[in-house]
Amino acid sequence: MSHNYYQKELETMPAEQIRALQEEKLRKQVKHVYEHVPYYRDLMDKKGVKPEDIKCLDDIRKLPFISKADLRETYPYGMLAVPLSECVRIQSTSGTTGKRVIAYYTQHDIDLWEECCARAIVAAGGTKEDVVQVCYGYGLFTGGPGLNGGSHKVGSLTLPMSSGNTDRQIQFMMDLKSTIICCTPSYAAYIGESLKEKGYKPEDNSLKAGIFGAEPWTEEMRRDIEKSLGIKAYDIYGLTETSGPGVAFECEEQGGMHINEDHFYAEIIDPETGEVLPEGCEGELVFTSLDKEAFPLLRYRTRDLCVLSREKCSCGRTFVRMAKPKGRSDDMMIIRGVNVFPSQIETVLLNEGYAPNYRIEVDRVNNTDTLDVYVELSPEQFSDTVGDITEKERKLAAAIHTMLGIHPAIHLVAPKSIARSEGKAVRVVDRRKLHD
Ligand code: DLL
Repeated sequence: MSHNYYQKELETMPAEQIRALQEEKLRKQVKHVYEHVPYYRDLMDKKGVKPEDIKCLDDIRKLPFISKADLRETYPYGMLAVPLSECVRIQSTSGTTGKRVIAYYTQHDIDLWEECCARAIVAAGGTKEDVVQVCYGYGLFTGGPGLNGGSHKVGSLTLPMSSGNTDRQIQFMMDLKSTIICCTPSYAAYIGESLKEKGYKPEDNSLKAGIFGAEPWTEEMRRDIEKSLGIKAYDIYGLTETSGPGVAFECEEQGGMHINEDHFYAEIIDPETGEVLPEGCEGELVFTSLDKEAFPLLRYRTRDLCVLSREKCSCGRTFVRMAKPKGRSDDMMIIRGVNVFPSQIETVLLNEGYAPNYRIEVDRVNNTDTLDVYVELSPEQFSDTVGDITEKERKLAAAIHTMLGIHPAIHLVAPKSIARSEGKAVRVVDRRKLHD
């Protein structure tokens, strides 16, 4: 059996109705959390706020924020809002530092999460006729299980590939005629490159769409992937703390991701002061889970920086759209006093005709920050003479200087000398952290 996961009656609701629905859910959720999560109750008590003080959506500003530090402090079960016996699953963050965050789910939480992923697949043109190749990691990471569940709900044929083993990915893609691929954008770029190396042209595969997320990626990267795979590339966003992928997803307009506002209330705050910012301002994204039973975070600070827009979307969906996150506030590097996001460097590299295989190294030498960018050449670019390469390095350094206002050292390196990513790409090495 399959359902139509374009949930039109919800996804195209007039804004006032969405607010009314959110308001009603928020009141219930605050009560649920206050009654069942002593840690959050204490935070509320310290601020002198009671559940009955939350009457309308704007009252949410009275509630304390939750941050990753709170989740570490309450690890593993301090945020649990139902008896553990009601939970059927845990997932965990992919973070490599510190204690992992554990998220827990009731069956109802899983169903809602998978519905959100199903909406994303349908928005990318998916139906029960599609073959969906899921090459996000399976296991504790939410990417594989989330898209897998969503694809089942849509009724598509689901290939639970997980990440890695690129030769096998390509063999199944060709033999089983996958029509939709789900993975990180960096892995999509790698698969595109591998297809080309095997002598396939973009039109040789049956893919029509890709659903890519879990890491920041630029519009330039989107165009690159669309070209190499011969598809339309859709962005999808989410985080373990809010369930996983599917919090927001792109429609055919590809102009920002619609946030599933019937399940999540989004705010943008000034990361310094915590003050809520008006629509259109860039700031830190904060989410409140309106429906989750087991792990219902209120005002969770994602550290992702982005902008929200309520501008009308041609697809008909009325859910607010979030722009591509620029990256986490902690991805921002301050180099010689200038704020630098890896995505800005990626934009320049791709615009200058390089493939998205690069590594950024930051260090401090004699009290001065250094920025080194290693960029891989394609085999065709590599065959150029040394003189050409010096000229190319100069040109690229100038283009990055124009974008950032600081001079990088560019190192054009041999094809295949930069490691490819099968999951979330690690592109920055900041050695200054080792000295501190
Ligand atoms: O990455 C969930 C996910 C899986 C999303 C598959 C999309 C697709 P975490 O490992 O907890 O969960 O990491 C969440 O990844 O706070 C963002 O910083 C980043 N992120 C996720 N999606 C995007 C995106 C999954 N589309 C963290 N663009 C988030 C930019 C993204 N950053």
